[in-house]
Amino acid sequence: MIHDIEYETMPREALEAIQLRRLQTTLQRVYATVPFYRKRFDDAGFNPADMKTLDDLRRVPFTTKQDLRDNYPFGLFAVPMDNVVRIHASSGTTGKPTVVGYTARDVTTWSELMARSLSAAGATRGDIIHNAYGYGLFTGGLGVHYGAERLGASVIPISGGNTKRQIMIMKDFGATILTCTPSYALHLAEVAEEVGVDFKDLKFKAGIFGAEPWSEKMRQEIEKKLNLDALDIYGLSEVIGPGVAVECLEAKAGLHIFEDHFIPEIIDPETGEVLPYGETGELVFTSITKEAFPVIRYRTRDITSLNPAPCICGRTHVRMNRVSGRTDDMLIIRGVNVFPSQIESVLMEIEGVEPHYQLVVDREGTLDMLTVMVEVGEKAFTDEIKGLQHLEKLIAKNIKEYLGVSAKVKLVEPKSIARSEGKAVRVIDNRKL
Ligand code: DLL
Repeated sequence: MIHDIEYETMPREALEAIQLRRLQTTLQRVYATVPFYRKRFDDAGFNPADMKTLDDLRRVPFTTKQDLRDNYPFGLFAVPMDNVVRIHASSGTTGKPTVVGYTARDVTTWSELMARSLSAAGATRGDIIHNAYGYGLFTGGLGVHYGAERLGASVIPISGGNTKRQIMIMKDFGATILTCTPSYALHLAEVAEEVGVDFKDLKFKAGIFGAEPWSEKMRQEIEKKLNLDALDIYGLSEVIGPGVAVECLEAKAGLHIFEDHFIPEIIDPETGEVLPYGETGELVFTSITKEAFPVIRYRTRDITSLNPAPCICGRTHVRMNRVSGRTDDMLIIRGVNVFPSQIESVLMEIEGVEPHYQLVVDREGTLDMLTVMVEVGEKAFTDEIKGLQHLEKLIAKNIKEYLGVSAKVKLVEPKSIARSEGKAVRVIDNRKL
């Protein structure tokens, strides 16, 4: 289902003409209204009037998370507070949150993009959306909520938590679309089983899961356990929230970026050089329609690649592949670079292993020590100890073989790794404590 046929299927040339016009306006606006951008541009010898083609974007300086922190809380807003109708923030793991603002028109834009995202998963006015993303400063809850209302669907603003009650409500209200993090989706499945509810008896058609990295194997696991089509949605507060990019039900192969609102680039995180389509690097976004909090070449730290191939769904917007990790999530274990998602992929290949895991990194003397804690099913646990030892060895061997790092593997009992209602905590790095 394509919500905005005109914009979502616009021929490339027309789309790029719109992008250029919107980009020129945005750059001129931030130059005139945000002292930070004016100085940045001046220092780099860039004048927004020089913006003649989309390629000229490469001459514009990047913006980083640190720049946002330095201008905490409202320093990068491009409109007076009188025009700001909403404020969100992302918590981050340390220090002050990143604060973002929206004008009334920004909220409408965002709702529209979320309506597009829900439609991409097949949602219509007739659907009931069980929205278990957290409501609050986090953009997930309210983002989905406004999109669902704009679409005309019925939204249940359940937020996260109180999982048993959620199961009862899904069943009684007959929800057809589920929205939450992929890790919470798995937790819902687990609790449903505990209380004797089978997802096969529920009415869900599709789920739109995001806010954290997940793998293709995890998709299969979720689809099997929840009996629905599981689609990936991507976004970040700085850019707008959820609804920056979404997968379509037709292809389920990469997330269409709403390019009439955001211009994506992939750069080499070391050199800042722009990489061609298909190459993997750090995703960078420039917003071209936002009013309150425009971002210019914002470095997301998310790692992915772009795919310009036409999609069977008819959308012409470029697709980003699944985010494989973040530049700041990368663990360096005895000099070897490892992303949690790579470990997840290895784990999910092995029979009997559950999709609940945590990586603990310690230092023994001067050496880094990686411990992979992973749950195994009831059955494996009641099997003989020998079986468990064999499984531990197999996992360690595969991690060594595929990723080149030695890990201690610790199989743990079902449900012993803490469940999260929002983003799962996959890594505990004791070296940093
Ligand atoms: O997580 C917005 C969101 C809400 C997206 C609900 C999707 C669904 P932040 O809290 O600012 O915003 O976190 C943004 O989360 O830079 C990525 O590292 C990660 N992330 C978000 N979506 C995905 C995804 C929301 N589909 C940060 N796959 C981003 C992988 C994701 N990582």
